[in-house]
Amino acid sequence: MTPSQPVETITVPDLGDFHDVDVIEVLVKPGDVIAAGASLITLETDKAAMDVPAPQGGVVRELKVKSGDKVSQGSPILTLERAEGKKAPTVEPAPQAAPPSRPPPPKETTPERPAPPHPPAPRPAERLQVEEVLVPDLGDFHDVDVIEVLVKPGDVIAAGASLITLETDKAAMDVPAPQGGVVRELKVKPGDKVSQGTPILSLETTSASAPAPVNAPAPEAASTGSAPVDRLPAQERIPDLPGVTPPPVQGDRLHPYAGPLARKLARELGVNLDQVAGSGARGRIRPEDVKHFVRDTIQTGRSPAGHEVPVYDYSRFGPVEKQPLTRIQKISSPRLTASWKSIPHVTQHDQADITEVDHLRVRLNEGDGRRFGIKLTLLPFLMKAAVQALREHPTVNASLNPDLETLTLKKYYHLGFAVDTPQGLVVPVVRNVDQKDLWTLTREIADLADKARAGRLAATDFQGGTFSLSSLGGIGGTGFTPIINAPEVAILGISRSEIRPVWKEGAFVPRLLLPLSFSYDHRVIDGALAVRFTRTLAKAIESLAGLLPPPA
Ligand code: CAO
Repeated sequence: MTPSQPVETITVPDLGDFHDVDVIEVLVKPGDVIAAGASLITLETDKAAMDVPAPQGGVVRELKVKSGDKVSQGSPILTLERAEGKKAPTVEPAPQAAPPSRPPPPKETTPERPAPPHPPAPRPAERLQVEEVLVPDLGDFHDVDVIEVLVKPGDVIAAGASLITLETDKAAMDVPAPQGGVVRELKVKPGDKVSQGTPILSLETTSASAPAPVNAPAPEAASTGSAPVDRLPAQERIPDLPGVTPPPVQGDRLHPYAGPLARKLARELGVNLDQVAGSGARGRIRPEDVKHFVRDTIQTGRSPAGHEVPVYDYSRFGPVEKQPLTRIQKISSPRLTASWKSIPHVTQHDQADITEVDHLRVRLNEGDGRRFGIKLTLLPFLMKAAVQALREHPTVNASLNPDLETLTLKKYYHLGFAVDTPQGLVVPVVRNVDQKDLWTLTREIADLADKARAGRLAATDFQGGTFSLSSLGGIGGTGFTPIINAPEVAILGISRSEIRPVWKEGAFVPRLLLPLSFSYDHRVIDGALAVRFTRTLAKAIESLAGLLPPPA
């Protein structure tokens, strides 16, 4: 991206009759690369919250609002540098935001965004009645997938409560209740396809809970209990489609994947959404998840997400800077926490004499290595030795089953190895290490490490590992405590080899010693087995030099 890319000012869209609406959250910051449709800010009236989406993708240059500001239609939100000088794709017409009758947004200016409709006006009192709630006007969308049903019979719901979540191939939206009442019968289930007019549920309503849009006395809406989304009063609409954010795995999003209702609830309850696990489709955080989080926190007295340390406002003590975790760090964080918390780790330290193996490695590199342009490091030797030790101690090449009473022993040797990348730690897997020679292993390790550093590993590159190695030897250190890559039951940490004096046959001799740090699941492996394993491993490494054919 160059400075010549067009920079546009994104403004607050048509808010119906609302003015001076509170900005309660700013969801992006300068430098963020955002997709069309990403939530920029959250606005809140006294009854509802709504996210304002990006009309197009690009790089956020400058924020023009902050939390606490009041905005109206046309207020500048931020400046956005568009990608590659081309008009970035705009958000698919938001069903509730751009009714078919609405003209398309102007091409070269800030496109008009979802136009929350006019505010409500009281409707004459009605008697207790059961009404069918129908899918509202979805603009040009038909046969849209129902991905979640958010209520069940017997639920007492308020006007505006999300009933179902619909998803097109581009976005998701919650369909809100046009009025409050008691859910009587569901007419849809996840997986169904719906269009405008499809019955969602029957709702028992009372006169007090039946407001209708003042500008939308649409006969069909009044008679069916449904209202076109574009005509719903702003406080009844959950403008979720534009606010929808892709799941974290699809982009380097810094913000939790949650709709306005969940955000509002979290804010009211003081919950950090980063810590809430989403149970909705693709990890979307639902209001229920926020409630469960609070309940679990109260019941257990601690946060289920593992952030159990005191939280301070560090800026009270000096200058600070907030930095987001990388995507890989965020993804691996719960797995590392789960492994550390649920597996009783013990680390056995040992060392292997690699003097001969290293001589062999150097000789091989000077011979075939130079000829073929391949350089052997220690790691492939360690993998071969690990297979020997795993064969001799099959319990280490296993997983503990969820019944916690049986093990699955694996008769294959797929070894993961930790790769340090700018984005964080990843552990690709080399398959069938027992069937490959040192050169093949070297090539595969190098290929996988290159792919890892370029962020191009496929999901299958991580799968099926039976045991892992984490080598920090290229950097330094004398020992560490690797965390087990569950559901494996052990991991080998390798630190930097050093020449040390070793007492041999009545004299000190210089030997190259390699520190090994073997972390194991103490539920599966006891201390005696652990040290037997590291001894076998050390002997296997030491004997490799003799077992391998002499260099050509
Ligand atoms: N002792 C001494 N030197 C070592 C060594 C050891 N144990 N292991 C590697 N070296 C040397 C290599 O021989 C090489 O030296 P030369 O360039 O002089 O030949 C140099 O260190 C660099 O090796 P390398 O680290 O690039 O290669 P590798 O095959 O040993 O490791 C890989 C590859 C991908 C595992 C490594 O690059 C890596 O990313 N390591 C980090 C893993 C990590 O972060 N683990 C921590 C997990 S817990 O947070």
